[in-house]
Amino acid sequence: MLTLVIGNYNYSSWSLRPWALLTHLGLPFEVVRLTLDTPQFAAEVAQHSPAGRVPVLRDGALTIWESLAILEYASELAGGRGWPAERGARAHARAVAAEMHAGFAALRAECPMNIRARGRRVPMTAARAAAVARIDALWSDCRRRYAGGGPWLFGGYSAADAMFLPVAFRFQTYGSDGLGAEARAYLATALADPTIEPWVRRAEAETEVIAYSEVGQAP
Ligand SMILES: N[C@@H](CCC(=O)N[C@@H](CS)C(=O)NCC(=O)O)C(=O)O
Repeated sequence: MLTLVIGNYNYSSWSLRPWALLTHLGLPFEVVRLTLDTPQFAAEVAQHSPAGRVPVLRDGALTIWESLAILEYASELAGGRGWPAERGARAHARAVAAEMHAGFAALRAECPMNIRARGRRVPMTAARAAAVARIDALWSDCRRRYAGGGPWLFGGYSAADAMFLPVAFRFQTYGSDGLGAEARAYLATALADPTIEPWVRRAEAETEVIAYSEVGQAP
């Protein structure tokens, strides 16, 4: 049995990514949920990973940290179904997933994932506007190229969609100014995905408040 160690459902954007892909792939796994921003978090996560962060995937004696590495492992367990079947599309999907993993720092820092929050507004900065413009271009390009295969970035669901899911929740919380029609249609697909409902329900049921992740005023 696989074990996925995660943080708070409401706030832990990196944890959400492997949870979403494992769930989409139909791989059975248990969840160990740790509470971020508590005195005991460091000691608890140290029992699972030397990197001191979540997510962590455990498969018997094997420990995998870093969300992108977990997505790769999950895809391998599922016979490669986590990535597009065609080589060119697969390379493209890996590029956008890596871009998400390494980039969009302004969006991530200024708009923390806060699934249960709605109607938050934070002043737009040039750096965040540039990140949103890049996401708009990236999503639109994928949808134009791969629309024939289904509603996801590469037609069928892939690790690239899992990587961008926390960004979709950010647009839901802080507004989607800067996204064009194609990107908005993809955003609607991502947010309406029934597979992620259990995660959203758990996020909404959580009561912990992490002050530094509660940003933005309701209009
Ligand atoms: N690069 C890591 C980032 C993981 C990460 O920053 N996780 C956050 C929670 S979303 C964390 O564990 N924070 C706790 C800490 O840094 O003490 C990945 O992709 O898995």
